[in-house]
Amino acid sequence: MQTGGGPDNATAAADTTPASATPAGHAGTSGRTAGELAGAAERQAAALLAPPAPVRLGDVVPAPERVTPDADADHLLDADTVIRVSADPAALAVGEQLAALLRPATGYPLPVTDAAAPAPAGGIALDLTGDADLGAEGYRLDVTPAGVRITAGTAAGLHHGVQTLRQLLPAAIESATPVAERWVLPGGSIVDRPRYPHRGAMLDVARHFFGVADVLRVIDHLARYKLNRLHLHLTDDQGWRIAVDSWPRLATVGGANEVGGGPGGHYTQADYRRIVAYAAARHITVIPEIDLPGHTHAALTAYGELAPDGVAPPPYAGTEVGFSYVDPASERTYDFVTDVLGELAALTPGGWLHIGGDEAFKVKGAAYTGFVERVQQIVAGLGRTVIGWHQIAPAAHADGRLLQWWGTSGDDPVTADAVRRGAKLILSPGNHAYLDMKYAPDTPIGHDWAGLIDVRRAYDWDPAAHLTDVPADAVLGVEAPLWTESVTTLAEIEFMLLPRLPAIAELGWSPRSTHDWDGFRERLAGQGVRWTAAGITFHRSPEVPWPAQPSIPTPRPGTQDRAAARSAQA
Ligand code: TNX
Repeated sequence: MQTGGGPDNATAAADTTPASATPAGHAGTSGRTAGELAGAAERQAAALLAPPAPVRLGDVVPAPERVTPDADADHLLDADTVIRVSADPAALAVGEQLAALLRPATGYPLPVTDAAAPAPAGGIALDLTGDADLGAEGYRLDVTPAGVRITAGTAAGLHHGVQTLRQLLPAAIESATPVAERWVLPGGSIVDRPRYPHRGAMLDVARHFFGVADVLRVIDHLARYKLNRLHLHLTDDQGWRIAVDSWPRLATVGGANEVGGGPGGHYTQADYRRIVAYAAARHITVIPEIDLPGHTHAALTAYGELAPDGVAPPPYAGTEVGFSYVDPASERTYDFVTDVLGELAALTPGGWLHIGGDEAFKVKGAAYTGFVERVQQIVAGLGRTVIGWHQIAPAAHADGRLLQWWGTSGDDPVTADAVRRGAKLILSPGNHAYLDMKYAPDTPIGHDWAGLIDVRRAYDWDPAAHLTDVPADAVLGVEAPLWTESVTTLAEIEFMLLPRLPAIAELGWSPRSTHDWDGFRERLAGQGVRWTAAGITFHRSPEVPWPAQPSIPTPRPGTQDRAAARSAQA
């Protein structure tokens, strides 16, 4: 299933918000009184006449560490603006990406050069400095009438500074075609660096398959909010999504299915490399997951020899969990794991391999911990750091291992004990960070086993204080998983991601001192205008004071997503 447009394709239907989840319900005009329609027309006209509020220096998501506005120091970009970058290939790549972000809407040429600044220095400068204070990902942004300067110790820092710069321009900067606008940046300075080194999102491409173009567009969304990890859940009972040369039927047979029995699909190794490279260019590391020893039914359909009874079962298109497993007592299982993880490590320059470990209900006690310990050794042998869902906690410690917490209670002595033995944690609490949970009872897709997660619930928790008996310094960061049992299109991915992904991103990036729901929802409202301008679908949560839109785009026939169609039928 190849869905949606590419990352640079801004033609996706804007705001195809499933109508029943939309407070204003603008899926059509039928059923509205003439008075209501007139009122709506009046508001639209007023919005068209009123100039949009100017962007303030602090209007950034995630909130920066330190913001010092200077009302007399605004800077105006113009057709002569040049982007000057330190003579370093990675920094130049960031400069080219900045130019590519700004050219469509401004229509300016914005040449990128590493030539020394002409006097007086103007335009936009991206400077790599040795400033150790800014850390591995921090940056400083200075806006003055004479020019704009981003300084950082690393290209990743420059990249994050560019995301801030982008949010400080008028929202029309998101337009794919030239707009007549004053491209003004608010004056002052920002000094910014992340609270946590690990800030991620997960996409489950196993329950439903999403093509490369969709994944690249998700990477764009991560980059916007300064996330630096994309966890791909590549295998599950319904589908195996990555080509493995030594076990070819995993992808060709195991990949040809998905929830609901659709055709599924898989990434060739070239596809996967493209995803990894696109992410790396945005300073995002891909973390691939092969879920073991449970969630392995798709692999068994391809290779009966891996099935505990030796017989390949038929494909599974339902959504139950916990019934499948590879046999921890069979040596053939470890040949399989060694081959698969070896090929994946060779394809993945990042330092981590995720081995799943969740819901292996049929592999219990010592059989389970023994299996996990052996797989942890296989990963170590490949020179990689192992990550597993927190169920792997009882297994022996392996150097550097990370546990991904997805529980809902905040109190788990077994995980706390693994931390005492050396494990670090990534926090994905199911009742705050699970983006497959519904926002509200009437959300047309998603689950509710971990409760409803509105934007405030996604935002209002503190990673440092979330787990009982776990010290704050054991927490490496946060990750927002999107499971896709009920998510079938790019528009539905975006609907579940936005606006909750920026909430998790802010928990991962911003200092706790900036945490403030009222301020956050105001800043989020400004992001909505940008999403609309960029043709990105999002949920118009009633918790956020979205401004009236100058125009409400109507989805073109045929581009309405399946959720909207479904809820329209309901
Ligand atoms: C639990 S979270 C799972 C997944 C499901 C998800 C649905 C986790 C490690 N396992 O297999 O997709 O719930 O919300």
